[in-house]
Amino acid sequence: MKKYMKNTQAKSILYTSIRSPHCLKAAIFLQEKGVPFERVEINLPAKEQKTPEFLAINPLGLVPVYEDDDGVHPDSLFIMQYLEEKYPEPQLFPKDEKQLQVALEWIELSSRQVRDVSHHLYWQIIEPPAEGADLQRIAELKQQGTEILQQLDETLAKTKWIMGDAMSVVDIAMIPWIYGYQRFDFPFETDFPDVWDWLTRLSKRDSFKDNFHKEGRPFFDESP
Ligand SMILES: N[C@@H](CCC(=O)N[C@@H](CS)C(=O)NCC(=O)O)C(=O)O
Repeated sequence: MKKYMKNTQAKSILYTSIRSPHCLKAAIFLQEKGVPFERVEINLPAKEQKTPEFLAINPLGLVPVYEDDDGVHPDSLFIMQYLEEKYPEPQLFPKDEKQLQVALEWIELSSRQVRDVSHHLYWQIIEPPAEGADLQRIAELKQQGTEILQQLDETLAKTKWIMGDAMSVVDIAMIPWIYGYQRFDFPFETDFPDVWDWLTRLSKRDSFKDNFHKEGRPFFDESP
């Protein structure tokens, strides 16, 4: 066992929110690295992230933030890159430059298109506007989501994990959003069977189960 795993006296705090997929990524990554950490829940609906106390930690007023004896580290991607350098094992970022570029592009996709579909469908279907849901907008978003799932399914038909034989940061970056797509009735089992297999495998890992909170995300009760 690595020395850092035994050093439970070291500061290791994740400022997190049960509602935040970005926070879930950072928490899964920490756990997959075997780094013990303490969770400090920031209540986003209560705007705790905008209090002077939290703004002193992250002036942008966003979670996640990771704090250890070496300082304060905001932003999920930067947190994961920082942890990869500090705790190289197990390797979760590709070492090869070209592969790293591909991984960063997947992560970019997850934080933008994949996230946007989830975000906008949430505010149309789960908490629709007072004037009623925009059915045309929902159809467009579902089409975009379908294209993302097709791309992912083609990739996962060839390899067990998105980047190849081993689980990587890309799987961790993608799972919070794709898991959330279950709320919007995409036909995973019939149309995207390799995504379904990947999603089921990932969501059964302790790193997911220990950090995912159903109560923070409505409509998740039927999920695996
Ligand atoms: N690029 C940042 C984005 C973080 C982010 O958008 N966090 C959201 C929660 S998922 C947040 O803190 N929202 C609070 C707010 O906007 O006031 C990351 O990857 O960590």
